[in-house]
Amino acid sequence: MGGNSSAPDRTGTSRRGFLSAGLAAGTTLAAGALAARGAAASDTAITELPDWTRYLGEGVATRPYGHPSEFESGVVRRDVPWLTASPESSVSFTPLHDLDGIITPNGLCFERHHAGIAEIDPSKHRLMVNGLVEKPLVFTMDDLKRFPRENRVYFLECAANSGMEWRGAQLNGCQYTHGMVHCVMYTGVPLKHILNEAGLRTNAAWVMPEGADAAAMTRSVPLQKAMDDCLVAFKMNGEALRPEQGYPLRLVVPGWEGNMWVKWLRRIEVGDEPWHTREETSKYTDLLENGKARRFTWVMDAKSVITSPSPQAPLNHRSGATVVSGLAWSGNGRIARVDVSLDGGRNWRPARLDGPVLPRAVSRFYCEFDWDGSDLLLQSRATDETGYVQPSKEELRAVRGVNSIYHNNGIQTWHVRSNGEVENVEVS
Ligand SMILES: Nc1nc2c(c(=O)[nH]1)N[C@H]1C(S)=C(S)[C@@H](COP(=O)(O)O)O[C@H]1N2
Ligand SMILES: [Mo]
Repeated sequence: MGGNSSAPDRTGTSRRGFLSAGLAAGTTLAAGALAARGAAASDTAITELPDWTRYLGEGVATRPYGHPSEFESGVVRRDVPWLTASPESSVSFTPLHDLDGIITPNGLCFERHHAGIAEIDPSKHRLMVNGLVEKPLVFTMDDLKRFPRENRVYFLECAANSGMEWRGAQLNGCQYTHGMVHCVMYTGVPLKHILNEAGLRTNAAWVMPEGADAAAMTRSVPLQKAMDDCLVAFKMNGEALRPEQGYPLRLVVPGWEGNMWVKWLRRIEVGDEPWHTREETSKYTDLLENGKARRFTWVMDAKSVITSPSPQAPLNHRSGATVVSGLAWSGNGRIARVDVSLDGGRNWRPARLDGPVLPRAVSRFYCEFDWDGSDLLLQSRATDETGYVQPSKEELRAVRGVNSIYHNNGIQTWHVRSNGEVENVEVS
């Protein structure tokens, strides 16, 4: 079938199909379109002029900062109050099931704060570089904007994304199971320019970014990564970072766990060994079955999820042309392919990647098929350019046990019922 314009919308009618019922050959879409044509005489959405056609709308600049249509008011970040003891040290989730393409709108990026949202006056914000450097430096925001800058699209995934699912299917919706990921275009200064300006001592081997929020978050980052592709970012999707995302300055650590992307960045210390901070000892380590814990598991391995249909985005038709859509990403580079299964992993078919496929960014995939209306066990499986294949949950547990919270990149299963409802399940 053709592009998205020929697809049925959520009410089961088809705009392009209405104009030309014969275009969607080879699928059962045409039947729905014919029904739509027959219904035209009695459909008041066609026969009656709505107010928005009869009256002038609001003029320009009545909405100086634009916002989505009121009919999209359900597309919002959500939290799960029982997950955490307080909203200041908690998480809200990206509504992945309502989004398309690869860019997350700024107002919908999931949030993870350890001490609430710091509201920083940028004229009073400073970035200090100290430790094993030739000359410790302090930068104002204006100073930083005199370095050469780069624009890069990257995903940020919290290592705890899908962490509630280690022992079995738990939360009903990809917003909750997978919504601790966002993907935006950052504008920022390569960290290497700033470190070079301060001058690295010969024994420099690690850096420790520190936040200006009440949590003063700190993590140890190997110097090699800091000099390779880290950014000190001040813009996301073209505008200033949102306060929730670290305004006025955050560290971008491409492909690595979100915890290292220190927000409200105020200091970078250079050292010769890691600091073993709270966030890399008591937290963000992975307890194995034998009681040992993995440390410094920085990279987010390849992962994918079907965002629609999913529990919060059920199918509103009962058979025929059906679009499966989802996201795939890898901290090790580009997504090479995504496969989709309709039967719980017995048979796989290649999905179609559409839109930019960028390293360490999310990629959008689609899989169109003719649904016979029977139950489905939908899965997606990502393969990245290193050849790494996303594991099943069983394969993952065989290696990692079930004591972990972090780094759960196992294959997700959605059970689609013949009535279109979708549920989070596991197959074994
Ligand atoms: N200063 C500071 N930086 C921080 C945090 C924080 O609480 N304080 N949370 C970290 C965690 S655990 C994650 S997953 C990401 C979340 O980034 P986001 O809120 O932009 O989604 O920020 C990281 N950086
Ligand atoms: Mo996180």
